[in-house]
Amino acid sequence: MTHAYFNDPLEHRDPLIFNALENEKKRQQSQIELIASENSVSQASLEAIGSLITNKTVEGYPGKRFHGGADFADIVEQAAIDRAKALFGCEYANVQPHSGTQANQAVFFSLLQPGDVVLSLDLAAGGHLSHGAKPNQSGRWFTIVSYGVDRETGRIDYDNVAKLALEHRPKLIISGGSSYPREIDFVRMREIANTVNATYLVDMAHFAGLVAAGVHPTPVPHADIVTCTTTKTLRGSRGGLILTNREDLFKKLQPAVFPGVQGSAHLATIAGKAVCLGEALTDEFKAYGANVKANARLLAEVLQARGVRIVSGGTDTHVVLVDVSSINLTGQAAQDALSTINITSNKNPIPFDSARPSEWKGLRLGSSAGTTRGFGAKAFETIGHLIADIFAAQAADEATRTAVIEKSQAIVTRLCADFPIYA
Ligand code: DSN
Repeated sequence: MTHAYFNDPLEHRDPLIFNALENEKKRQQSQIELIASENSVSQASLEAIGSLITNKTVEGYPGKRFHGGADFADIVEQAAIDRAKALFGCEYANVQPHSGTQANQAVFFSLLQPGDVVLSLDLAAGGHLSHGAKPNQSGRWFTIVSYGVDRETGRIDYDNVAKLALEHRPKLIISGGSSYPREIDFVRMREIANTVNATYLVDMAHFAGLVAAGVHPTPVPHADIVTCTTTKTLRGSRGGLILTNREDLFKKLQPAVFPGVQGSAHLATIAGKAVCLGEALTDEFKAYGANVKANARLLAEVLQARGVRIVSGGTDTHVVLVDVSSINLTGQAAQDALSTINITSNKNPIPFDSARPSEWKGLRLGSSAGTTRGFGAKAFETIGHLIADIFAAQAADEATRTAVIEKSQAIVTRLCADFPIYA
């Protein structure tokens, strides 16, 4: 082992990776991030995520490890557990899932046998891959029945959920997903689960930060198990959590995470989770959550006023799901159009959409990252108009489109300079 091994900066040791990371930093600084699953972690989180606790191997849980030297690992993981419990008001928390998908995988592993029936939200209606999509392990190994949304309102059709539950007798019913922009009626879903004696899982990956901030109803008192990620609205490190108030389920979930579906814990990520959960316990975070919601609502209103259809007519969260077929674009064309003016977004299916990504009619926008940056109502109003302008420019002649792009790029550059990140 050479001394240089411990001292050589990345720039010298691996210029390819150094340059890619520097360019990624510049990209984040100079583009407006509207991908609803993204956010910017704090400098404190970043230090924890990049810390040398990454060197430590641990299996098991605090106080009951298979490897020695875990004293400080235990402090870190126990802090993450305690903060998760305090933040979400629950009795038990597992902070080891490497992702939201692995949190869900552990829930499936703890409760189900291959072939068991699961009732979950259809992907196009806003569900998530790990809730039973065909290419995912959940869809391959379990019998998935999907519920959807009402064609007119874009809201979950609870009567249909109840009907499907009685017809298929699922063992597990799941709420939540990636692009459902409305509050979910957890009370009604709990009642439906009770009628067929199903376990009720809420995956609050997207709106966990809004729950933490107290600006969104909490699923914790209604669900048997709640999973989430610590990225997205919680704006922390990239990983998952499992929460429950049921001791009997927790006893099954602990061995389901380790050694069921995971090996050693990722302690640097868990340290990052502890930091973001601590930050989310502050009043500052409550204000942040309220702003995220207000900004998303404003963005939806501006787009609607400019003739762009918003799925479900608005939002209760950070997600604005845009039906870009209303302005004769595909999701891909809309995403590409926004990228020409340095706004980042993602194409997305909308309810009843085609199964082919190239034909999707949706564009998903989110207010979490912009709000972290400091964008308020004025900035989001400007962003709404920038989006509507570039959409309209797609039908214009090339000279007009070029003029819109140049003007919009200048506004984006100014907004990013006025609200700098990682300066
Ligand atoms: N499900 C993906 C998303 O919402 O973008 C990643 O978490």
